[in-house]
Amino acid sequence: MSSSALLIFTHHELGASVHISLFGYSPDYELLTAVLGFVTAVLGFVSFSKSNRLSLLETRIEKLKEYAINHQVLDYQYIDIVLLGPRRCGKTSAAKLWTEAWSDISILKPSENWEVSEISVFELERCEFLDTLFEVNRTMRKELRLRIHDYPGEDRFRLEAIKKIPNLNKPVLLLFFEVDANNAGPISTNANNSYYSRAFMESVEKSPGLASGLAKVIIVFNKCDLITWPEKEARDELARINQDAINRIESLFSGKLETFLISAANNTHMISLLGSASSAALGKEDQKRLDREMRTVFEKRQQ
Ligand SMILES: Nc1nc2c(ncn2[C@@H]2O[C@H](COP(=O)(O)OP(=O)(O)OP(=O)(O)O)[C@@H](O)[C@H]2O)c(=O)[nH]1
Ligand SMILES: [Mg+2]
Repeated sequence: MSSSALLIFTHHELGASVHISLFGYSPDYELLTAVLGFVTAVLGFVSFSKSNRLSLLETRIEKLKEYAINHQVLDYQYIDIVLLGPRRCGKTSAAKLWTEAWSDISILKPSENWEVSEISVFELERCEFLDTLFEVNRTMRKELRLRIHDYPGEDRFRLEAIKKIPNLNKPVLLLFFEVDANNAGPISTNANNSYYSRAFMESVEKSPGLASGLAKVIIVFNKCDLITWPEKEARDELARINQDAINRIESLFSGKLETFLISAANNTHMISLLGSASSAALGKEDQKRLDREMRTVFEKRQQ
């Protein structure tokens, strides 16, 4: 093409027009055609990739909407359950069976640090709501979720727990007692008296709002499989031989106390205990439903 030829391109987003002015010389049509062809190809590609990108975005949004419709939104109501008690009374065994029902508790080692484990036990409600982001109706499921705090049975961990409890929202306290027995029935050990000691009382009394902030306190006699007596007699005898420790606990938490005899080894009253602890946050109807459903869930998990 001649050097005096003037080319003016006007470029729009989805197309282009080309104006050519010639001064004196005839243009090189082959070159001009090639340039025009190239420009058209570039503009065509730009417009193609733009519409391609748009349809890709639309597909992605549709897929996200589909995901949102088909996937429930999970919300949790937590209950904190704190396990305290002397060494070897079975706190970790209980925590394990509640959260991992298949655990072999006979091989458990003494805990070295405190641990928190979680488990959802109950569907509290299910409702539809409008997700304003995707403009679709979605399902929201609210579950009751237990957060189990398991402390090793040493005094320093007991003190640590007492410091932490006031930061929890209406926790339930499970006070485990050591249980032992021989052929003549339950026998007294010093472990409970020394754990639920005067020092324990004082540390609770000194911790402002601890006792009043608790939803419930449950005294737990684990290992009742070791006692061959009928439950009522075993319960009375355990209360008698642990009278001092129980008196101290009653003086701190009267009005909120329950007592359970359980066995982590043969699963006696394990679910009732968990149900009672969980029910601290529920109304009467939900409590009944919780008890029924929890049995089914745990029975299934243990098969
Ligand atoms: N017979 C019998 N043994 C049990 C029962 N529950 C737990 N044990 C055994 O008691 C031992 C101690 O249990 P753990 O659950 O580790 O006790 P813990 O209270 O967590 O002890 P620390 O972590 O040391 O404070 C383990 O050998 C368990 O198998 C029970 O119900 N019956
Ligand atoms: Mg333990």
